[in-house]
Amino acid sequence: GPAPEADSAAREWLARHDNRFGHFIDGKFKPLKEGEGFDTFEPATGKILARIANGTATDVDEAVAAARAAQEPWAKLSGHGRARHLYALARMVQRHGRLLAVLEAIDNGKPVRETRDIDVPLVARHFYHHAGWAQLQDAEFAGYSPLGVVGQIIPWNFPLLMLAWKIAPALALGNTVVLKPAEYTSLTALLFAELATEAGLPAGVLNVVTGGGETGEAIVDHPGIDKIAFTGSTEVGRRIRERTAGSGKRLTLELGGKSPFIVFEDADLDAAVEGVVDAIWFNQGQVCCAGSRILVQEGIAPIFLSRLKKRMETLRVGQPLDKAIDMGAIVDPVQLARIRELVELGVKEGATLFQTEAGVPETGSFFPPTLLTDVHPAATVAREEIFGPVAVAMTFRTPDEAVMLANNSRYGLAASIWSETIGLALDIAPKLAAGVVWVNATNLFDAGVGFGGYRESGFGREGGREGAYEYLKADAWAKRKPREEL
Ligand code: TXE
Repeated sequence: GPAPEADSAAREWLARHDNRFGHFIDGKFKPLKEGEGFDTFEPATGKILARIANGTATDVDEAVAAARAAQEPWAKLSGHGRARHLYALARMVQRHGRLLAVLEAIDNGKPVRETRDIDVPLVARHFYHHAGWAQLQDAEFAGYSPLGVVGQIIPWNFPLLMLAWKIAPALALGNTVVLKPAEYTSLTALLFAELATEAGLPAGVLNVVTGGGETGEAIVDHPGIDKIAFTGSTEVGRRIRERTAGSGKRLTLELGGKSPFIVFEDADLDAAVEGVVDAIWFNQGQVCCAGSRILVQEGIAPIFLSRLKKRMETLRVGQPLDKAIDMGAIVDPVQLARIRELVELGVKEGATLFQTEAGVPETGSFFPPTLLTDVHPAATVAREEIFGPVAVAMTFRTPDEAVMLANNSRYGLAASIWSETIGLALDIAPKLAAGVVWVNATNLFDAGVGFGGYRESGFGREGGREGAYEYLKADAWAKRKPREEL
């Protein structure tokens, strides 16, 4: 079971703030007045965790002003100066890794084993990597300047990791930030901002404004913001694109997905079964690039699906702080209800349901590992992002049919191919409309590789060189000598 002392540091941090958090602007917390804000809950228990400020246009204005004032000195620090800060942030994440991992598990509901072994190390890696780009800025990005102040809106499925994906490149290349975490999961962003300031990050470089959609809109609409970077639902992404049209703001969108997981008959079936576990039951399936559509070649479908079901029986659902569990809680009852409705609809539309109930806690926001078979490609569950621990399985006969089925989606974020014939895998990979294609692997990320989608999964890349360019503008033309001097 969960060790009672495991979460004490996180609880102490919350208690030190009286479980009340104002926005983090210009290097300090704003006071949260009596009667203001909204409650944030612990998904595994349903208990209130903290009260958090609900950002207004005035709050956003204040944060943008702080970011604006900090931007020029931050840019003038030079790449080398900023690299020192990014290295300090990376070390800070490692030093406080346990506190961050536990708070993330409590606030989001995901297993602490994952936050400790995956989220937190990837966050540190992201800052180390981007410290490198800062250091190389003069050599690698000559003729480019920072954009200025960027507004960043992130989702709740990887609160800290999405913060790192957003702020590391922005800060590395000389921008300052107004960040809005998702309303379900604001706590680690607030802790991060506090720790970053203790680690010497200048006031105003990173400002955190909390709240929901209206706060997000105030950021999107603010004329003092030069770029919006958004990760979240396709629906909100579409609205943000409309709202920013004609504003001159730069925009990158990382949106939904319904990524295919293609298993050919010559695949290593045990490896592919483990792959499905990582693809759709990692983080309770709340992963934008989750391999949620299993496409399996007809001849091996019965044996593959029966092995998969057997493996599902061994997955343990339980308390996030219990290190023996594989799946924790769904982030919020609203999301849980959405998952439930979609699964019920899937069954109504003709799918066969397979669920394991073993170990699912009675209270709290939990959903068991779920597999829908006999799914028609036109069914809602085959097309819509469920964003929960639900895989749908379909079959195909030929490689061409696999490509056709895989691309039969309005999304294009990721894909995974399983085959022991490398020639086949390499033939299929470029035919898939997906920003990332994994071969005999899934859900692998690295700070050095650009991540992003096609189609309704959005545009722009995060990570690596291409991700760095998303936070720069070319100044070669603007700085060109006037005509008469040529
Ligand atoms: O997402 P939202 P929600 C998908 C997933 C999920 C569904 C709904 O299918 O079930 O979206 O989740 C902020 N202007 N994904 O409603 O609303 C919001 O406060 C500006 C997939 O939670 O898109 C939060 O910070 N911002 C996705 C962020 O947008 C607005 C991850 C994302 O929340 C806004 C999350 C507005 N009008 C959900 N409205 C992925 N693919 O990674 C909300 N926000």
